Amino acid sequence: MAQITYQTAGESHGKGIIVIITGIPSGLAVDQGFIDNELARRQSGYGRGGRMKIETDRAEILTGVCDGMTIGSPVTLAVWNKDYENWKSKTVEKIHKPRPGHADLVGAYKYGLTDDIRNVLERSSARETAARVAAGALVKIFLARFGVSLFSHVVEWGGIKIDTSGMTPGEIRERAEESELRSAAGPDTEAKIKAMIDAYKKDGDTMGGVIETIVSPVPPMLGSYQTAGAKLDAKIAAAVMSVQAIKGIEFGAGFGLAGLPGNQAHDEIYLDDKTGEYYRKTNRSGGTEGGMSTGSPIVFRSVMKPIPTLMKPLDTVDISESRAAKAVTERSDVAAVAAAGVVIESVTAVVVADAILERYGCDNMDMILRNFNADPDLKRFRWKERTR
Ligand code: EPS
Repeated sequence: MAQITYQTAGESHGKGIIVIITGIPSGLAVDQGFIDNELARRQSGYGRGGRMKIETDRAEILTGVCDGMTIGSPVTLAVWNKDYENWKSKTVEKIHKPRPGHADLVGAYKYGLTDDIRNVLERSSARETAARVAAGALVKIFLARFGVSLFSHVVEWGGIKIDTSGMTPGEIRERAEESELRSAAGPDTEAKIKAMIDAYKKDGDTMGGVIETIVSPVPPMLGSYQTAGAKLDAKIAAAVMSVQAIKGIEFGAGFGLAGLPGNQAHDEIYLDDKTGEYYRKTNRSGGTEGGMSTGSPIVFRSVMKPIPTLMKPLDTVDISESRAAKAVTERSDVAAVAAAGVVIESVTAVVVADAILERYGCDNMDMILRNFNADPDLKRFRWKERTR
């Protein structure tokens, strides 16, 4: 059963986006600056559009925190939309030309909103992810108390692959964090990718990419093989697939496993005679076996499709006139792959934190940390070391 749940609400140009997070234990010191910094990370990145120049996202804590500490009750965070002020008195043209790849067409019919597709896109917009990142930031603060850390970096931009072999996760993280592409690419590759994004923009086109996420260190024995719904990798996959525009995910060696014989596909188990710890020399599993964390870093890649709002629009049908048309064009981003990485970190953090609470209790931080620090089996696994 999930301990931590969150629910967002809000529309892209409405008053704001809010999130209610339940299951955060009491006694967690909340660092507002950290939450706002996470929101800023999501707003950054090469290829974003005009909207990000309007917004400076900040989370207002509305409930669940008293004198900077959680009190065990649901936490509500609000990210107010600055653009609301510009939109509230404006006459907004109705939309009847659904964008291929967006929720527009099916959503309009499903909810009876065919008179104006704007009522679909306002909620399906990726603006909603601001609230997910606010929730994820709170959860990252929780995870830090257990030494758990996670980051993402873009390993492919519009078909250009970034080779990070030979780099440690620490090096990748440092470089990606400084890069507008959230990539550990060298300056030449970075310049090539930026030029390609610029060219796409000029062409009225959009670009996707592949994001790698690494949770490290992460304790072993999170998740369970007992029921389908308890598997950690399945929960991560569901969470990541719920992020707007994500079309696939693979863990560890992923689809490459199909071409490997069994003797190269698994991570053999060794015992350190000195410390008594089990350890692996490889991490083809991506850090889970039987739906449980192994103590190796959880590593997965997810693909983001190109954003469906194209300035040079695709073929569609005008649903009010039942005739061929070009899709609606709107201010949008050329690429938001770097931002999607931060969103994926956030939804992953929730799953991992939830699994920690499942194993160690869920009421107050002192109790949970006491249980965690006293777990004798954690010492049987080498998990604190940052390896790939
Ligand atoms: C989005 C369209 C753009 C993006 C938006 C997602 O917004 P607007 O329609 O206001 O120009 O900038 O992303 C965000 C606002 C955000 O905070 O990430 C869309 O249609 O999905």
